Amino acid sequence: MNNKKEQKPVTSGMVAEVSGASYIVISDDGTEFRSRTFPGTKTDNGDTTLVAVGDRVQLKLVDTGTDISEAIITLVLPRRSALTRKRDVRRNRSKEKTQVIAANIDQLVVVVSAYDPLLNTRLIDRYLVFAESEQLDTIIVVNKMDLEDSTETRKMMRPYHALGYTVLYTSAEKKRGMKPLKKALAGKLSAVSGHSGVGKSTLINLLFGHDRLKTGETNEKTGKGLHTTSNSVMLLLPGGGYIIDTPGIREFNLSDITRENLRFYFKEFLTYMTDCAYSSCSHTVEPECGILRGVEAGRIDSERYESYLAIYESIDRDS
Ligand SMILES: Nc1nc2c(ncn2[C@@H]2O[C@H](COP(=O)(O)OP(=O)(O)OP(=O)(O)O)[C@@H](O)[C@H]2O)c(=O)[nH]1
Ligand SMILES: [Mg+2]
Ligand SMILES: [Zn+2]
Repeated sequence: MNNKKEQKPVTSGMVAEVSGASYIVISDDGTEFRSRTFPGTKTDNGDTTLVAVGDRVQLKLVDTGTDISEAIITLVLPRRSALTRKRDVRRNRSKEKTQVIAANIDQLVVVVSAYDPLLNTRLIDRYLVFAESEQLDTIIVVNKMDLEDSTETRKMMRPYHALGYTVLYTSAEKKRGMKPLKKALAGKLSAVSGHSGVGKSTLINLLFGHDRLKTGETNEKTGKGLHTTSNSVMLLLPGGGYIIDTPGIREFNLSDITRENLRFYFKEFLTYMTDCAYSSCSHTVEPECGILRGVEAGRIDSERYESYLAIYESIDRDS
């Protein structure tokens, strides 16, 4: 091992964990390096988080004279994709405008719970807009199926099946529905996201068969989770592929979506858009709108359309 280090002082790898100013990087040969940046660390990613979980980085190895492998991050490579959130200004000590939660992901796993917290399809729709815009595969996982009447839940999820999204039903509590999830994750780099307390970390622990991550209790009074996971962590899955656990979110912000391009990320709109009288139709107030007609005739799900309107309204007019 030491010989190899001397011959090859520079290597590349993937960031698995971030804790403060220290990073755990797994090099391409599988060695874990405790790493840090230096004022000369280069990046191609602009005003965003300098180093995020999932990032591909180049390392300069540090000779510690011990068994611990340490390295300096010299370069952060451009990201193929990024799950981001707006920076919390109160906690922001750096210049970054956008915080990267997970980088270079192939697949987004959106976890919702059937109950506690209540199933929220608005949030699913926001994630799907993001996933469509970034061309990521998406899996929707409805967890805590032990707590709710499954017919109602499945009815709410029907539009997503119809649109061709993968919808999986699980109960981490009863260890049910895990096989299809394992299969869907194999060989890919997936990030798991969703509200706090829906069971993201519990599901990931089950994939390993033992606890790798801390899990929490949902807050009985508010029904809201207590934000147990505070940092993203990437783990190598037993069946191949990587999974990134991320902290629960309150709202998913769509920073790169505009009022003009939003319509392209509701994929059921594409077939009816040609029926709109105006080519630039926003599908909100215009007469002779193919989408509105589709909603009225029941060909487009009205809840999905409501989500479109809500997202449209939430996007700044001039963005
Ligand atoms: N009844 C039931 N409870 C579950 C299930 N899955 C998870 N829980 C419980 O839900 C609570 C929250 O689980 P976590 O895995 O910590 O949730 P999380 O999504 O990782 O939350 P954050 O890390 O805060 O984002 C814990 O008390 C779990 O035991 C399930 O399928 N059924
Ligand atoms: Mg968690
Ligand atoms: Zn229209």
